[in-house]
Amino acid sequence: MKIGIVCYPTFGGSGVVATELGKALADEGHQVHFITYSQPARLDFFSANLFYHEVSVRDYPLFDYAPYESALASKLVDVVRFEKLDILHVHYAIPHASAAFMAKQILETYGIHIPFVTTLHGTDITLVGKDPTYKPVVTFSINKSDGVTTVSESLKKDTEEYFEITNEIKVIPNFIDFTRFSLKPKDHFKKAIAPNNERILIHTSNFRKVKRTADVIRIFHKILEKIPSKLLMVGDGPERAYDEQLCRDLGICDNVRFLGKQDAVEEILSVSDLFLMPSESESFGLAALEAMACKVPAITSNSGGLPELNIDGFSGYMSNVGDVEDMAIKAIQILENDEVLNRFKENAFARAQDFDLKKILPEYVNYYNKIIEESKRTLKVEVI
Ligand code: GMT
Repeated sequence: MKIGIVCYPTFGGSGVVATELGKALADEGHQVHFITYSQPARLDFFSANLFYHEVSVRDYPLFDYAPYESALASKLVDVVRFEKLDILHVHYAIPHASAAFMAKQILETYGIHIPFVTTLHGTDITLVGKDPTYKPVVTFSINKSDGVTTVSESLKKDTEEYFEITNEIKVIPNFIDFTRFSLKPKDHFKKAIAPNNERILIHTSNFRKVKRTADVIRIFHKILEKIPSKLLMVGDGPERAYDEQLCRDLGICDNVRFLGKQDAVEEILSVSDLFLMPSESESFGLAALEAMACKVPAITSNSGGLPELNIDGFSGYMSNVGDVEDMAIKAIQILENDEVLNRFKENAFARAQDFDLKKILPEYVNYYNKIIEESKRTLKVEVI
């Protein structure tokens, strides 16, 4: 199969899922074409089945806002025509689904019929998408997609609640590639972070408000009163400066390290003991799954799709959004006893295996085949 993938090529969860999916499809022998505005962060190697097409947005003095959506649609037309793709898979509705719809219409004028699948990832629905600024376009482009998937049942429910959806939505959860994510912890690295064998807590995100990173600092502050520990803050974003100031105000800077964006997050996760994800909303929580795959249990909020991933009292614990006190109490419960911690670590790993790439990849491939078949059938009926 020849598949075109559109995504945000940054460190965000949707881009990571799209890139990992593309790599796995290419490994299976499919030809995968990434169509993005820069090289996706995790696509940093050569593979015979992987192709990258850059969407370059031309600037012009008249434009206060350069028309990325038009540039993307034009690039899609070009790549589909010349690479003879079978299907397009766009990740994150805004503006990828509407660009794909536009490209599809243009391609029809060349006699080319190509279906497109839209995967909704979270904030494209729960935060940005339902805002009146974008809502009519998001509704229209979801309904015009040939296939629609969400990364959790919760996101499917939200989509159906916030938008007038006429399409069937299929849930395909996030996945994890264990060939990358089960590393042996590096002892020297652990020693450098926690020289006195302190517990290591970790948070990874893009430091946006929705992640409630200040809660991470406050939870850690409470844990530190009971358990010698260190906190690693991985990633970067708008809240980081505030969080660093909060650490100074609380007098805990010696125990908190802000590491910025990291490529090899699995190496840092593999030396960690507990993951903190107190998000306001989280459609799935890929970062928590990555932690679990490295045997790191998770304290998460119970918002969005997190209850579909984190099993309360097994792979970690869940608390209400903003309940810093409860999250700290539960974290201490896990951390204060080696035996309990080791049990949670094994449980987290076992839970992560339910989302093994090997199990989830066939769901996408079968779905593509179904959508391609349906689209051919519709075309035949139209012609008759
Ligand atoms: O906010 C992020 O974490 C980035 C965002 C994205 O769309 O790039 O992530 C969303 O997609 C991930 C992959 O499907 C999900 O695992 C995250 O839960 C989701 N984030 C939110 O819903 C806030």
